[in-house]
Amino acid sequence: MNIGLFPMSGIRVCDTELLRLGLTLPGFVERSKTIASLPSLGLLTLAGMTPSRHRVHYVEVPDGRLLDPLPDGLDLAAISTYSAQIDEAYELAQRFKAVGVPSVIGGPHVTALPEEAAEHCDAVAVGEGEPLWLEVLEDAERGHLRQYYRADDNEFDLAAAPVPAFELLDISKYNRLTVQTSRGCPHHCEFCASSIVLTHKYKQKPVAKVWEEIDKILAIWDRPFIEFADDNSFVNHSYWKELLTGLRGKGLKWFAETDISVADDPQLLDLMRETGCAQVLIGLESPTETALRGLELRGDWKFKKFSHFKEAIRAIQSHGVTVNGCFVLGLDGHTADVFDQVFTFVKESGLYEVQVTLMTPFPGTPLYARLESENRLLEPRNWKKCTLFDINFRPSGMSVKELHDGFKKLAVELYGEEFVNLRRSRFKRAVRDQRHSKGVQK
Ligand code: B12
Repeated sequence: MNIGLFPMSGIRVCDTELLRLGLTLPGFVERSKTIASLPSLGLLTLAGMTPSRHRVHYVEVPDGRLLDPLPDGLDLAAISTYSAQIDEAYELAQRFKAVGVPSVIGGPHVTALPEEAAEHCDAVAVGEGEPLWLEVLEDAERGHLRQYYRADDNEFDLAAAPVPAFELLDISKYNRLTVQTSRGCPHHCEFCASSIVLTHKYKQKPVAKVWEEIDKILAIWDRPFIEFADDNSFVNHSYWKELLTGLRGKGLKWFAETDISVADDPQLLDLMRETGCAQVLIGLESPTETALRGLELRGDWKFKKFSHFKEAIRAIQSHGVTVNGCFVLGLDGHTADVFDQVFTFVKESGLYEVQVTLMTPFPGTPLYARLESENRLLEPRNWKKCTLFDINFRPSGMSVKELHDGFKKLAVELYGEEFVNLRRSRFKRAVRDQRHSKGVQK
């Protein structure tokens, strides 16, 4: 078969005021440029396990309507998307249907809402793609696609993970490639819509498999920058020590998402720096303790760690690894004071980088179910607003307007040139001082 792989790859914000602002703020622009050019690891992974008798074409779709004319000669269109672009993905599937090409769609959004997706696509992949992809291909080849393919009872063992088909990419179009070492997260935050939606447990890919993926990237790319697309990378420190020891001397630069516990392990931090870790992104979520209580469905881990946040940021950054601290605005427990509280936290903590987003009820999350039952969703099922930058719920501690205006004002303060430069120079100074105090010659 001729198989087209179509990842919906845009960056979306509905709020035009914020969009305009984003175009003029240096910090905002830089981050969106960086993340806007990531390929779809989901589809590349499926391509990596596709039997060689099929031909596979990988075509990014920044906007479904731009794919005009549709590529012809296809026997199957496989579409992958998140919530914000789901309508465009459905429209693309309908256009393929009109020209007689069957479509199969997957990803966390359709995993949460398979019946919605089945109204637009011939087949819906529910959950992780690896356990069901070969069956999809066999059925498509016979011309008998089922409406649903479910991975439910078939928890995928990452020891069997295929190596993603990075060779399908025109590498000059990307500034990072993603590699996954794990799926799931032990913390279960109420709002989380990452791979925790696809898998019930925290599971890791064997170290040797990750090395294999990285070697494949090194074979096609001489300036490799890797983003570890885990929900929470450093849950298992000894795993990472083994992984990173094998990456010494490879000339990588890399980035990962983690919880703050990585700060407790100086040996791991040294290894991270040595192997090219440029930044860790950490979900701090709130500059105040109260909003952290009950944020996780069990454990209250972040609430208990709150008093160590600033000390932990300093510990990580003193190893030369920058921290991008993420805050979710509009959590229950946040009032209109939260914007100043974030600014003060950032100033006092010495954070190098900061990411602010709005609380977002993604489909399939416990947060969505709760807000729906409390009648607090403003436009239920308006998935276009699932951007992390658009408000689609009634906050508990302020009005929608206060959240909107406060967020905008905070973005101006945080991403204005002056504060960005201050954060950078403070980080450089702190690393220099640390080196001097250790007696290391530069
Ligand atoms: C890389 C990334 C991106 C890349 C995506 C590149 C691409 N085209 O796929 C870019 C930068 C483009 C991006 C954009 C956006 N992102 Co983003 N992104 C991520 C990130 C960091 C990693 C995702 C990843 O690679 N996962 C690993 C792969 C293997 O998993 P997967 O894609 O789910 O695929 C598996 C299954 O879902 C399934 N599958 C998927 N597709 C298909 C298709 C078929 C046919 C089949 C059979 C199976 C299948 O099989 C795969 C293997 O098991 C996550 C955060 C995280 N740590 O996970 C956020 C995340 C996915 N992004 C998120 C968001 C909100 C956005 C944006 C809205 C941001 C914005 N304001 O524009 C846009 C969404 C655009 C859209 N299409 O709707 C949310 C999505 C939540 C949701 N339900 O929508 C996440 C979870 C982050 C968060 N804070 O919650 N993102």
